[in-house]
Amino acid sequence: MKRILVTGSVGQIGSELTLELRKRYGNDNVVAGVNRTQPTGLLKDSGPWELANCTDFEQLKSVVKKYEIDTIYHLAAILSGVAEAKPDLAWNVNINGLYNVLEIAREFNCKVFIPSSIGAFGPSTPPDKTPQDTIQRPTTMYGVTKVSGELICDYYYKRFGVDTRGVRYPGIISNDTLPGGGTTDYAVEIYYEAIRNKKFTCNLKAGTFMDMMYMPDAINAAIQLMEADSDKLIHRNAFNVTAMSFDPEIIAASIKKVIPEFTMDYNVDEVKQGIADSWPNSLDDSTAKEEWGWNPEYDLEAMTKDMLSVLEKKINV
Ligand code: AKB
Repeated sequence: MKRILVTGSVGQIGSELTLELRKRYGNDNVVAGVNRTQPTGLLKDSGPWELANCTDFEQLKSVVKKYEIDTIYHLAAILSGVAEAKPDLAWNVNINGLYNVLEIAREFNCKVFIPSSIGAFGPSTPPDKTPQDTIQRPTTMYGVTKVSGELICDYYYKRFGVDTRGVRYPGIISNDTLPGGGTTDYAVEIYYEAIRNKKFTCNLKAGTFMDMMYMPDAINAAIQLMEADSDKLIHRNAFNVTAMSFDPEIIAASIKKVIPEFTMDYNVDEVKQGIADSWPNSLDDSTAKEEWGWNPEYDLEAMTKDMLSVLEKKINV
């Protein structure tokens, strides 16, 4: 039987992933792990929650012990924008926190899902159709922690047999919990502003292409990879996954098709622009397709339609 802990369960991906895992495996079998912010609403009411700060080894271990956890989805992480502003915090959470999770997984024989990111690539990586196995020399603190995370997860698998698995997430677009401090956040904010004000000021330049994905696909990717037959996995940490690649002009054009009066201008954030410029334009995710059947459902048009109709109801209620 699965007994699951989700760290970072109040975050953008964690909050929706926890609810989906509860649907699939039973409410009582999925513990929402939080750092400080208590869960609210359905997340709080539908199942157990516990303080499980990944940088606090004893606290995390006591939760794993108490609930006899056998699977950890380790979503707690500092995103790229915040990591550049607070590199010490990023190191502590993304590296020391992950190390604690892996050590506890080793002791309690847990399977672990760890998200990596397109941020694990850098300016010397081939930027178009970036292959699964290629140069990874990121120039951001976030990227440094993500590459190190991929390596240490592979190490724990090979050296200690800990079943670690991960994907390199692109920007994730969702209509529930907002992202916190990423470089791809503009692609979420643009939808909110389109509904609220019919205009948006973009903090990245036109022509800045990055991979993106709608939340339902991001959640499926995590669960599908964790359910995949271990014998079929040649890679583990971490698989390229993507659903679409666009720049600000392209996402704005897709919104304009639904809201013709929508307009966009630019006020570039140099730090975020520098991060985005160091990341790939588009990933090749054929290895994920081959090894565990990855197949995203939403393209840009389908996502825009759904985002705008959900936000319309949410914001205008
Ligand atoms: C970020 O922008 O930091 C994240 C990511 C792509 O990992 N959304």
